[in-house]
Amino acid sequence: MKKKGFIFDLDGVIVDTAKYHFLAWKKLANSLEIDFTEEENEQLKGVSRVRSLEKILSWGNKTISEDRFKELMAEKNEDYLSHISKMDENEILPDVPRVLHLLKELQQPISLGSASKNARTILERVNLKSHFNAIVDGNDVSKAKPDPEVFLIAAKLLDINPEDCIVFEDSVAGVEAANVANMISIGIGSEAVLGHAQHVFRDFTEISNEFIKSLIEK
Ligand code: B16
Ligand code: MG
Repeated sequence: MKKKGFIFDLDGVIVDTAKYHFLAWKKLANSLEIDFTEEENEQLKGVSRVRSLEKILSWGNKTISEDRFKELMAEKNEDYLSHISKMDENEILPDVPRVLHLLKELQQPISLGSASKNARTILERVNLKSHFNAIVDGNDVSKAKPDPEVFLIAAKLLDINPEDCIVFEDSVAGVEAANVANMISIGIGSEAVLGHAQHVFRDFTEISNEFIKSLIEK
């Protein structure tokens, strides 16, 4: 059987941590008297922590010192980690384990490709770390999605050509990054948001074993 590189985004693909990012960003924004809605949270998906805070401050028309910026970043992360520390296997999104097990059975290399600096902690919490042959996260990259750096490093670590890699992504920027990297992009979410992906599925329950096998044979 052929070998393809399967690259998974984390937040929104393997687990739904967007709800915890929302709680932590909302608390922080509100403490600065800035409104923060679910719609705004949507725009932060796949976006780095630094860029997220920059966006929130600009929505609230606030300028702050560099030191205060660093303090707020640390505050937000501490709050986020307090939610993460309570996570367990029950938070893995439906049918993700089925697809990971199938890929293992078919001897396909698997990598994580996430913008999060907390990715390793989260994978440990939900007990999935051992499923990955490589992990590339926010600590390993200098350029954020939509730059393809995170996925190109993953391909290199898996020793698979980018055009033989398949990326599962829930964010607009992430799908764009996969496309720029010349990889097959699979959007997890709504067609309306992720129409630029080569394939879009609402979630993994819609992805059949036959579809995965067809990707390998292509
Ligand atoms: P952290 P992904 C991204 O993860 C999230 O979607 C995004 O909302 C978050 O701001 C970013 O990670 C950074 O996360 O603060 O934990 O470093 O979707 O690329 O797995
Ligand atoms: Mg994501």
